Amino acid sequence: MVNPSLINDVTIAAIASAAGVGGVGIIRISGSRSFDIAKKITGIKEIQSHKVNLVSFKDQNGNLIDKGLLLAFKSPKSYTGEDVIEFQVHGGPTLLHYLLEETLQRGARIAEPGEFTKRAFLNNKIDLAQAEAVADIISASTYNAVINAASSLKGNFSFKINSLQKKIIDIRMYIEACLDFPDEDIDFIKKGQIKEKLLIIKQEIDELLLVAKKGQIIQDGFQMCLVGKPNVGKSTLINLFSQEDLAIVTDIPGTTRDPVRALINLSGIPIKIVDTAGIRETSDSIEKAGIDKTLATIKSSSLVLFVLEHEDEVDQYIDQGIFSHDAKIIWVLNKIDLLPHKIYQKEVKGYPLIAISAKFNIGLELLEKQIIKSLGLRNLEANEQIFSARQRHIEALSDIMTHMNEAFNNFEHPELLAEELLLIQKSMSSITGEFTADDLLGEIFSRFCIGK
Ligand SMILES: Nc1nc2c(ncn2[C@@H]2O[C@H](COP(=O)(O)OP(=O)(O)OP(=O)(O)O)[C@@H](O)[C@H]2O)c(=O)[nH]1
Ligand SMILES: [Mg+2]
Repeated sequence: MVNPSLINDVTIAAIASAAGVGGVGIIRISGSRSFDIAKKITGIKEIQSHKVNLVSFKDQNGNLIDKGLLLAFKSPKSYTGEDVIEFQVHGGPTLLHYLLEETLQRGARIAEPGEFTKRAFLNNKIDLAQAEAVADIISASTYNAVINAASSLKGNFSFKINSLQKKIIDIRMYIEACLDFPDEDIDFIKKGQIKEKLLIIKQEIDELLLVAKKGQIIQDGFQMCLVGKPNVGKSTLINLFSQEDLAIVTDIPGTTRDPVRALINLSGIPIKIVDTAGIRETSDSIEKAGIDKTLATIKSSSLVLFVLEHEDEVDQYIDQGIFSHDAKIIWVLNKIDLLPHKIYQKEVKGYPLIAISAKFNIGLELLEKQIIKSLGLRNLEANEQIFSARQRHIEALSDIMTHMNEAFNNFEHPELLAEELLLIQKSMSSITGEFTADDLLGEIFSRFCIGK
């Protein structure tokens, strides 16, 4: 439950529109004094809730600052659940700062980043996963990311968590009741078909985890780089992926110097691909600088495709130790058209190897499947419902899976089984924020923009 001491009676105000010049600028005020503040600034005696008024905004000296719209939302029917006022005026930064200062002079305090949404959460207007979706919809960089964040904001993710939580609570209650009859507990559990029910829940969590992982990747995107010796066909491959003539392809080793970037959409996942300068010993200072950039690109990538012309090049990369970081790796054996083999895949030094021909577009499908697999995702249905999710949600769902496995291991010990189910219930409620530490709330909301 939300800690009521976290809700205080301070009225907050902020510029809610983006920084800089715009057609319209918005000042938002929330708290018990907001209607009074608006009355003082506009001179209006009675402000009607959920009505829009054209008003004059005046400063404390009685000077007209601007004319604009006044929007009023009486508690609890407002974004924050408190009394909320919005001023819509001309979007000039000087005007907005002056008007904001007027609200502060009349008793408001400047809002912290995300404080309006934090209040919405503390007043139970939305849960924590929905509050996070507010930030996600603002920062969404692709259409899919917007759609997913809107789905989370609507409560689709929370709804799934809540319904699973209800099922867990029901099973827990049943087991607790069984514990009152210790002689019969195992039989009771058999009778209640607990194992069967838990198996279904486990399957649902597994699917939810998969969707959450995809949601997080769609929200945040990820970077994949193409690395290898000069002339192995990296630039040919980025051109094939992007279906554009982006990078220069020649048979002269050392063609690519600066990293070449492309944004592609693979099964609905936005992937930033970076083609890099081929790695080799060189005395050319420009090429050397390009190779330094390659090494930096590897460090910032989640997935590295090592493009090879021969399988034994693998050993050199291992010796050079260029993957002493946590990226996932795929070996891509290119120019298969010059070899007697057909397309194939296998494992080399613990990483998957896919043989392709970038020039003749052979084996790309297999490679794309492996990319999705290396990210820990299966290929999902195109029309399935995804929602935005964050690393913290994925960690909670992974914890839930661990406790679920423990629950199955302890099936013959009802006390331990009940304990694991309690831990599952707690992890689930951490997602929706039912039991959430203040410092985690602080961290989540501090990453919001001011005025949201
Ligand atoms: N036969 C064959 N040739 C290929 C294939 N892929 C690329 N090539 C050729 O290999 C040469 C080098 O290709 P690039 O794509 O420029 O190689 P790169 O790895 O980007 O090279 P650098 O930029 O120099 O590091 C070009 O002549 C390509 O046409 C392939 O699948 N089969
Ligand atoms: Mg190149």
